[in-house]
Amino acid sequence: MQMTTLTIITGDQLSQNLASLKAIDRGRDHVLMAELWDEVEYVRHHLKKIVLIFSAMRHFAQALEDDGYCVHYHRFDPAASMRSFSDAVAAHCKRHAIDEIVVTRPGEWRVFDAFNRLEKTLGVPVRMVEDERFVSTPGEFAEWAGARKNFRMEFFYRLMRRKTGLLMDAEGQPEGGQWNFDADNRKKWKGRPESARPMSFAPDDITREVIDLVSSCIDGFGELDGFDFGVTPGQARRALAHFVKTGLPWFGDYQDALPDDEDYLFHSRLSAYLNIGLLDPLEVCRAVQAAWQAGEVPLNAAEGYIRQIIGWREFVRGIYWLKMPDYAEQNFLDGDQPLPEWYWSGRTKMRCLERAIENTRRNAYAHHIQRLMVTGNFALLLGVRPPEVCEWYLAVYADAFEWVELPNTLGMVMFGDGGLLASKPYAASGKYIQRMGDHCANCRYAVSERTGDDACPFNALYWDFLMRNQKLLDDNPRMRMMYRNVERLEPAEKAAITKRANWLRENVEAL
Ligand code: FAD
Ligand code: DLZ
Repeated sequence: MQMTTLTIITGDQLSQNLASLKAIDRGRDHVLMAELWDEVEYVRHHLKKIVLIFSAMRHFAQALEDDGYCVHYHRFDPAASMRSFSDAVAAHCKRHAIDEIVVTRPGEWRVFDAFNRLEKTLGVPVRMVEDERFVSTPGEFAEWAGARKNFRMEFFYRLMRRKTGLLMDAEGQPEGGQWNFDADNRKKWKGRPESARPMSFAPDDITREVIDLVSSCIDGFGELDGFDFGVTPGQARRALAHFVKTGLPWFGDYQDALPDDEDYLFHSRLSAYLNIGLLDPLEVCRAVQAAWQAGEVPLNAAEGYIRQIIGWREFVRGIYWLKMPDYAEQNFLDGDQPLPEWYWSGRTKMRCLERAIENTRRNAYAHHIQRLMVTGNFALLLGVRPPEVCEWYLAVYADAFEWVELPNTLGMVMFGDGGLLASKPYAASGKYIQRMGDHCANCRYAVSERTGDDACPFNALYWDFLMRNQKLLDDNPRMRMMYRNVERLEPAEKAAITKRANWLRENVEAL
């Protein structure tokens, strides 16, 4: 007798080439998709993220049905008792004779764990297949990681360049004679060339219905007005083509810039499309490579962009699956402060933070340097408890899924893993923020001052961070210069820094 399988597709698996869809008998097997309270509530997601996922799920389900799949789709019902993936699968198996449950490896450990426990509770075999929408696999990463104590993205990235052949010449060498052009990618943007904007999409009927639903019954974070994400693969591809033409040529040069009044500058806003499956990472990289081959963009832009995708994106995923679930508990620097309430409200007088959080609240987006060197840097310097920082990043961005959020937050920002992911903490004073943009010129605090009442809070907190963590960090060769500068401080200056930093911590809500 032939078996009937049930394939579950989660809200970040919206790809027609998904591994679990490949062996399906469209006339017999079932596909299950569900909008669920547990997924809506496990953090206080941005409202735009919820709309993006529900609308993209509904479009995807429609496309599958049009292709002849037998899709069972549960729309969000605030009164439903079915809350979780496990509830949805159990209810389905009660109503239908299912011989096997199939799922592609989920993007978050808690869901992965729940599916792994399902077989025992339901008595139906569960088969988990690998997510093939990445360049690498957790197994390949584990092999590369081997017995290394610290992992460096750069070396894994080179492996991925060789594996994909991206930007490699006929002799197997990197195009341009270099693997990495990061040194060319640190320009301050002074208003020219004109900034680009990601492609904007007017909501269609399905999206409008979802917006009404979400605004009527979900208490999420941020603003829902102005929702303009694409919700289908076709729209995501148009957004990619638009970025390649308008943003990519300058992506490299201004990748680290922090202009005061720009939400995106030359960043692509493609991460959410990539992470929910509307875009394929290799398709994106090939489009970028083709633009370079056609002479439309410089090599530092193409290489810089491709490195983010086959380098950082793959690398953080490898770390996540290698180290979870213990990774989430790490707190190397013993952060013990609460996350300031204004991370949620945006009400702070520090201009750089206010701009980054405002971007986040309006757009469910902030570019990498805002995430790393503004909101992240401040949380690091303040010494916030890592789980609170991680929860915030997982909630507020449309692209946030734990496999990519956690290593970036806990590892890259909070140095919670003690240097497994990053070779040193990304700690910086106000001077860095001043150098990369013009927030400081618009700020109520003085970036030139270290300890006075009006001094930029980043300054005292930065020196205090170095002094507080000296025992843990001063044998790190990449911190040597910073600690040489600490040694040059007079005892009175050190005392004044500690006093100011303690005051800042006690009064952080008023900053
Ligand atoms: P672009 O600047 O245009 O970059 C191109 C693409 O490269 C991105 O779309 C993304 O897919 C990839 N990329 C770039 N940097 C990284 C990185 N460090 N790790 C993984 N992929 C990267 N990215 C997420 O996709 N989801 C997250 O939840 C997330 N959380 C983050 C939390 C913190 C604290 C930090 C510092 C970074 C985080 N990032 C996350 C990485 C990065 O900031 C975003 O991918 C990027 O800002 C998305 O905007 P974009 O598409 O315009 O990126
Ligand atoms: C983020 C999210 C939200 C808000 N809602 C749903 C949902 O109702 N149904 C669903 O399948 N997925 C949703 N998602 C995405 C999931 O949280 C994401 O797929 C898992 O975290 C990956 O393990």
